[in-house]
Amino acid sequence: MSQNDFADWMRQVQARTETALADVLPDPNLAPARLHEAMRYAVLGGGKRVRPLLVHAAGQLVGAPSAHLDHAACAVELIHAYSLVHDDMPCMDDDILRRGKPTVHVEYDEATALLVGDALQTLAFQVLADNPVSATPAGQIAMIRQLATASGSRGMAGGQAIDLAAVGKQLSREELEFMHVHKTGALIRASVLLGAQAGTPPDEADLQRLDRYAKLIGLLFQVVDDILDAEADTATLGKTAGKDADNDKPTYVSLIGLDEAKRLSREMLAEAHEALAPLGERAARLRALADYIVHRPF
Ligand code: GRG
Repeated sequence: MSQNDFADWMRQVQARTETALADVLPDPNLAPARLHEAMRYAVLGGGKRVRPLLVHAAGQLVGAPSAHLDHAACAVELIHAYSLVHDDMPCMDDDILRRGKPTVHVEYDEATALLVGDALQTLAFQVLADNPVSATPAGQIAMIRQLATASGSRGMAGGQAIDLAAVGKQLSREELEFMHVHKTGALIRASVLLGAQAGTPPDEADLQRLDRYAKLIGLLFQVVDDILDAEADTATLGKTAGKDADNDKPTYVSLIGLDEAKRLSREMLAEAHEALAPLGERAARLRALADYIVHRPF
């Protein structure tokens, strides 16, 4: 698969995800109009749609129908959007910009931002429950369970709790990894696994390969995020490389240094490729997505 083919495929999935999201989000003309408008503001017209791309790439590998994948992709992206809205609020990271626009609590208000996150989260599960996403009802329930586990206290929300508790503290590398595996990694892993469950279920060996890949890129995403943050910080006067300058949270760069973080990201990328090797050409898009995660725009 050439770079151009991959770029075309990415654009195509991003466009169909945008349409699918616009279709499932509530009509802004329906009451409560302000909440519905704010939900659309939070989700549409921004974001790289990395998680939907992973759903589609894994789903195509197992011959899943595109309609199944659109719904699964929407569900994951709605959870991601909710997490960003809540993460930006004053009680968490207190950010005023997201995707180049004012954050939801700035554009609307805090109570609306809280409700936007709540409503996006429940909408994600409604999308999975209301639409065909798997060949069997048992498969559909398994996918709902997968997303719930990845989002909850043993997944993303739990990782966020650990992150908040770590402000100003020194974490070991194991503790940092545990936090990121949950906070960012769980939803990225779920994206791959939801895609893989939306078609003919892969055999156990292939499922293990996909899961290993998914875990690696989930963590890789965060290592790269820390590297990008540190490089942006050093380019800005008054910030210290390797610290999350806004709230003094530990990062890979603060713990192991920029060069070692870069080495680690190369090593994890190579391992992710290695995990997919037995799947051959069928996994070309997943391989290219791992590369994209490392070289993604900020
Ligand atoms: C509030 C329950 C709760 C959880 C929040 C994932 C998360 C947990 C917070 C996000 C904080 C953050 C910026 C983490 C760094 C990694 C990350 C998830 C970046 C944003 O994801 P991208 O790059 O964003 O996929 P776009 O805008 O492209 O969708």
